[in-house]
Amino acid sequence: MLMALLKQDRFHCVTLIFLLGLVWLTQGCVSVPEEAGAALILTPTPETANLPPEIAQVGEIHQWAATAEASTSYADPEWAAEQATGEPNTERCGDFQTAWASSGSDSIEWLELQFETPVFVTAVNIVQTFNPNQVAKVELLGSLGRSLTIYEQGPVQVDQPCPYMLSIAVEKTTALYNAVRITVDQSVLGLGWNEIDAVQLVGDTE
Ligand SMILES: [Ca+2]
Repeated sequence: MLMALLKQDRFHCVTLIFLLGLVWLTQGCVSVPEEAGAALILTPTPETANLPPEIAQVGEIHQWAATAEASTSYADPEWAAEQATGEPNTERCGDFQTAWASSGSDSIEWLELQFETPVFVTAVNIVQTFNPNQVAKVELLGSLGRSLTIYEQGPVQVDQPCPYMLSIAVEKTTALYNAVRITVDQSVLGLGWNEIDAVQLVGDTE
């Protein structure tokens, strides 16, 4: 068959060369997608393969307080420190039992909140639902007695908006913190109780 073709005119020779070249090109093209497909199979790296998803994720997290204690509370469980844990649940300003209130209305008091996950802090948000803003000092607390003051100023009356959120942005801390201590000074403005509905800790896990 081949010899018969070679004996034909030049047109047939050119046709044979073209066909052989086409077979060679086809074989070369078929192997490329197979290799490319194999390269797309992803496997976990040894560093993250054995970690649970919540630890492997990187990024900023927002936490509401998990537990709380205070210098004094007006009652228990109404107006107790635990009323400042969890998400905000006091819809409007007023003397509502779903927010923390101290025993006295003209005293200096503290509220300390613990959070589930220690973070490198970038912000603290304090939701106040009665007579804002009499917060005088805010400190971050960590393990081994570590503390960092991120806010300190005299009480200033705030009319709007209400509920009022005191947002304190900080340069990302170099240490981990998992608690916030808030000091309210109700002795200056004569407004009465400064009630706190919820407190949020914002930061990165690494
Ligand atoms: Ca509350």
